[in-house]
Amino acid sequence: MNIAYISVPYRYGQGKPGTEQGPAAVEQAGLFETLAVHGQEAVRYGEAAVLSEDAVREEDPQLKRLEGVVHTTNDLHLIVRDTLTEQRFPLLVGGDHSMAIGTIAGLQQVVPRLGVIWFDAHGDLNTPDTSPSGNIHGMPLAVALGEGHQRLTEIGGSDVKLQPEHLVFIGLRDVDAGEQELIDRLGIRVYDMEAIRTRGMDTIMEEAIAYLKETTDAFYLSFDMDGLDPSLVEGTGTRVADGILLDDAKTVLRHCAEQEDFIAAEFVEVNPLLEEGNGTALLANELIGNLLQYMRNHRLVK
Ligand code: HAR
Ligand code: MN
Ligand code: MN
Ligand code: MN
Repeated sequence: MNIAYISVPYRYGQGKPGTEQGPAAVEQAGLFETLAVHGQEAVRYGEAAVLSEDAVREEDPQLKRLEGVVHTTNDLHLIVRDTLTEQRFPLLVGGDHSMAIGTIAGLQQVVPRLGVIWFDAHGDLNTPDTSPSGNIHGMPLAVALGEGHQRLTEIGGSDVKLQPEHLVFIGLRDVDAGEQELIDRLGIRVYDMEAIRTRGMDTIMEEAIAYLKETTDAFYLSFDMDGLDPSLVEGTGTRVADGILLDDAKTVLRHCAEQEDFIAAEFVEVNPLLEEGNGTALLANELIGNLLQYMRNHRLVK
């Protein structure tokens, strides 16, 4: 019983109300039952601290709601670090994608040479200088690489940073100019929709994991719901056409789950206020169920 469900009920990395209700929506969709069915403790193991709405101001238009993001990601990094130290598998549900600043910083406290599989339509590689929106959920990977505002890059300490060759993108299809420049300059590995169509997700995941294994000690999956096709996810804030379909998403989960050095997963950008009903949260819960099913023989789950 080693899966540790951690909720991150916040929205300060982006402007649309609702992602703060993501964890509650996934719980309502049956998350605790899913955990129980797969032999896990049906409890919330931890919850990241979130500032109240009136404590957070927009301030810098290129770094909106910075204090709110710093507060939560700093708290989250400690929770994630402690969870991993206890030999548990952090299963995080958000919350907008800026939370990954805390997730990555926390994992790197224990595993400095961390690999990252970034399932997303977006690059999330903006800095305050390149961001078209000023929303920090478009910046977490730049921060992890050491680029961006110091209040963010110093979370977890400034010495250990993500290495460009420790990152792979799956499903990338909406990239800003500054992000593309960074991808090209750093030679970051990208599997876009064209690659998925022509080579198949199975081949791509095998290659991606083999690539990460060359130079990392463990890896985690960051699963942005908007990586999926917009027909599947009405309840997420920035949908992008021509996305990943369900079978391919499950292939991603299965390949991660089969690896001994797969150490954490997060599901982000569930926004129940953007849809009638709870479809996107139900899907997130279903995908978590698939992941736990595939992980049934995993060393951290048995
Ligand atoms: N790239 C755009 C920006 O920086 C949009 C980011 C979209 N949001 C996410 N992240 N959901 O994956 O503002
Ligand atoms: Mn994202
Ligand atoms: Mn995205
Ligand atoms: Mn295979």
